Amino acid sequence: MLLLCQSVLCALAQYSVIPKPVAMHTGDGVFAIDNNTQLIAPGELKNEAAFLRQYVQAQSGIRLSMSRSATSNRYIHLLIDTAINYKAESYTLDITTKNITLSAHDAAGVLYGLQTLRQLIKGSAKTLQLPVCNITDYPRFAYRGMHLDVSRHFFSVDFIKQYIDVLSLYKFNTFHWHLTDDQGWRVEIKKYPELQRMGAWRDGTLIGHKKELPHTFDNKKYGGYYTQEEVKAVVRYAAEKHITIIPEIEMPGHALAALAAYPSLGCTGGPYKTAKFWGVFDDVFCAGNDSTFTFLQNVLDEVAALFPSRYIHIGGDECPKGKWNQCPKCLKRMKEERLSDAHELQSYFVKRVEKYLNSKGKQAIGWDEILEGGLSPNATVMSWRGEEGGIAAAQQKHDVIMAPESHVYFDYYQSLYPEEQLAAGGYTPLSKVYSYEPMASVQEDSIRTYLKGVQGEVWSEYLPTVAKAQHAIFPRLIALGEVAWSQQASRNYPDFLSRLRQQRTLLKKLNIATADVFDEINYTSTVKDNRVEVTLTTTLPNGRIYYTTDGTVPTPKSQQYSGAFTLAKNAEVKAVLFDVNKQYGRLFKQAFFVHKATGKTVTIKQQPIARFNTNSSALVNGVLGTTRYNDNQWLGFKGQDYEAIVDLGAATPVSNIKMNVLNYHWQKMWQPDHVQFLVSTDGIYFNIIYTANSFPVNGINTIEATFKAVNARYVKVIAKNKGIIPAEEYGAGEQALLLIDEIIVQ
Ligand code: TNX
Repeated sequence: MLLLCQSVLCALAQYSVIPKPVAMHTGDGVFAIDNNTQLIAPGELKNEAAFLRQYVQAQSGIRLSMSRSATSNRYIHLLIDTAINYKAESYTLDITTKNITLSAHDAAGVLYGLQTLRQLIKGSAKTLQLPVCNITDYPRFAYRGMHLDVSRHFFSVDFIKQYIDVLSLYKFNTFHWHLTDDQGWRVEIKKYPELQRMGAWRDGTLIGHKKELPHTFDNKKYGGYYTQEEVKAVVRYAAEKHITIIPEIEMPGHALAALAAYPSLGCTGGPYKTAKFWGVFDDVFCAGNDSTFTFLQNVLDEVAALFPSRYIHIGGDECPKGKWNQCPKCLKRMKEERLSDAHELQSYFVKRVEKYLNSKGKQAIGWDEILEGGLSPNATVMSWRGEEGGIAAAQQKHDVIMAPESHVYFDYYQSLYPEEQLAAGGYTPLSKVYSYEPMASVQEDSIRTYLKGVQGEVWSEYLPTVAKAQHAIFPRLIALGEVAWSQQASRNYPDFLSRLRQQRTLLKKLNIATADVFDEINYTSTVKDNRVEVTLTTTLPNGRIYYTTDGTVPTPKSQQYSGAFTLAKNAEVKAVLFDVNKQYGRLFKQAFFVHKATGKTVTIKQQPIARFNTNSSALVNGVLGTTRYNDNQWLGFKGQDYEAIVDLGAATPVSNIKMNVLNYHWQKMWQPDHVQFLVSTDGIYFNIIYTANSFPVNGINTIEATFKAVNARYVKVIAKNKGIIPAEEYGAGEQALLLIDEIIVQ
């Protein structure tokens, strides 16, 4: 008898398939693969048959005998049947105790069925077993992508092939290969040998995070590139796995490596150097110079010949316009083409290149900045700065791929643990990736129809080694695989985690150094009557938490956590998690501040922006913001001032007020012009107690005023936004962000 697999059943180790299939019925018994098992497959499925044979042989030494039709009664049958499987990439997999039938819409569907089968196989040397079940499966999104930046750090062909293997395992069908950027040009272009000789190399690499000033470098020559022969081999390899590779050639910005090789392509003529650190650089391709377009067209000719993909990614992101505004050739172009500003010049640039690609039968994809100054007629938009760009593009009837940095940037921190491996910024835990629902705010089918799928990004600034890259990528990639493939209604995080834990053996076999402590301790807290109530959580089944609040490191002899506890004064909670009798994960530490404003009512004058916490209660919740700025503790104001009033409930002696601001120019987060603390007894007349106008720390600045105690019921805090980001700085001309956290009153 077959049972419909409810989430409880799917949690059974033997059915731990990711991404979760559309429907799965489980039964009793197993199919055993042995030396008498036949593999039946038509010639058109030769690659898929070979994939299964190799896998079975590597696992068990068993050699499946190949046949065009059944000559034994124990067989695995692969076939294409578009009548049963009428959706592209779909398959049905039927495992009985006697045989296995995998039928699919197309060869890709057969491979996906085999990837499912592979996750169901148990056993090793000599015998392999598959549990009886019947699966019907097809993808939710047609475009399921992962990106990799090989410019900031270079990854070997072997690594790329392994990446492709794992993409296929989790049913991705697109690999976006980010091949050029300021820090290195990584694809051989025969017509332009300087790209290999100069553009592929840099004189050194930044040590540490780019936010740490002054910058220091290792001064070691770094680089490399893929030859065209290597690229062709990778493209062939990917095709066997039904993965399309979309190459990215960045323009007009992120172009320093190309300019270092061919300085005449820049507005000033150089000299230029391949960048040694990360960011957005002012020198970009000159848009007034026709030879820039000749160069790019010649490059794209070679790229188009290497990659059969219909799509070529032409970047378009983060292109500063300062050089164009001073360049006679660019100004002349603007005049001739009647472009009103440099944004329209960027649009001209992208349109011109798109037109060329279209003439060669290719389509252009660009980052959402290609919307600025007018979208090219046929371009697909990859939305990275949130979803707004993607939604705007869909409204203009352009195809969209959602790749928002808020949810699917795997170069961001995956935990708040201070020991977490150095990352670009932000905080994107596994649960957040898993929760991603593209275009959730849009209901209209007429717009949603342009949403083609989702893509995760792996920018490699802080991923100099394979181990670091794998730690950042896994398991977040696996969560995105489920978002991209599985039905929205079947998404269930605990169920996913239970299946993910079962994937560890497979990941280990594949030599993937995944970040493995996704079940470790987290917390939530609430405030009540000048107390903080702390809840510790873990997703580890049967995990036991021990904790202290006196600063000592907990052991299994410390207090065992059994439910929320209350803090009546400042404390650092430390906690450890135990799985049977082994410690799991890292030491958890979180400071809580209990002060006179804790849990009191706050009103703020301006609505904070949605990118950060929008709830003013975060200002009095006893928890401070960290440098992982989207940790839900900061409030953000874009171009606007901040003014908050805390009502302490009754006249209270106050002698100290403290507050933090985050000063991260590399994130467009600017210190305010000044901060003022004021007090009042009636909420109408406020006295200024303190004014600060120096915030020298690159990072978190604490503003603290200690004064002779005054009686106050209301405490007001004012911070004046910097306003417009100054010239020469990242985001120049845009509105500065002001980030504020807890108002500590004592
Ligand atoms: C922004 S995302 C970039 C990349 C960086 C990344 C770091 C995008 C289109 N541009 O150049 O590597 O941030 O997170």
